[in-house]
Amino acid sequence: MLKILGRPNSYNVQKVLWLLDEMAVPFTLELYGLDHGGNHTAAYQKLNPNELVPTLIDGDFVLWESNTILRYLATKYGKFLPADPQDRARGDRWLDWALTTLTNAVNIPFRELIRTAPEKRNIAAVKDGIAKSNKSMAMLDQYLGETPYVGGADFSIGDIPIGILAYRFYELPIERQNFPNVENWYKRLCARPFYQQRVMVGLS
Ligand SMILES: N[C@@H](CCC(=O)N[C@@H](CS)C(=O)NCC(=O)O)C(=O)O
Repeated sequence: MLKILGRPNSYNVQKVLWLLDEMAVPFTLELYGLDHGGNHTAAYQKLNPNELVPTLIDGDFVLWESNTILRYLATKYGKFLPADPQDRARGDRWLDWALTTLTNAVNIPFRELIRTAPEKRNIAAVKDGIAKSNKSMAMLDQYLGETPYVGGADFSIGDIPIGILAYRFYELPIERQNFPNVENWYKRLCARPFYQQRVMVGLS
């Protein structure tokens, strides 16, 4: 059976748990990271030299980098990958964009407001992160005016990282502009039982 090493409140781990649930693929989760520890040991480092979560173990095959894990699982099980090459590339683009752009924007206010004690918060960084989050969401909003999901008509792995960051964006106590297309797409995600179970679990 597939094994995931990680913790359920990690954005990068949630991506993988949510996809596995959507695909109805059985797996076991072994707790690693932050309070659970275990990821800075020599044994873990052998599996994942970054000492980060998640790590996937599929028999003898070990894989790290959460977006790569999403692509591997979607390819292996033949699900949640758009059939049309252009749709697939469009969806793929938002996986990369999440890494290069939206994660850095949303996770700054998340880190400061949720994981940092009030007296230690970097308020300038929070403001900058909020401005960058709104700017990024405006970009996504424009695109989602043209398509129901980022990879075309159907939900696909491209929606997963940005879907989790959207939950953080809408749950954080921050100023948000109106993004009607993002909101409609977000509502559709919120109706998915496994999004509710893996992502809509509060911020911690
Ligand atoms: N690019 C990596 C980033 C992984 C990462 O930053 N994971 C965080 C959790 S979201 C982590 O391991 N933090 C340290 C910890 O949990 O101990 C990926 O996408 O898998």
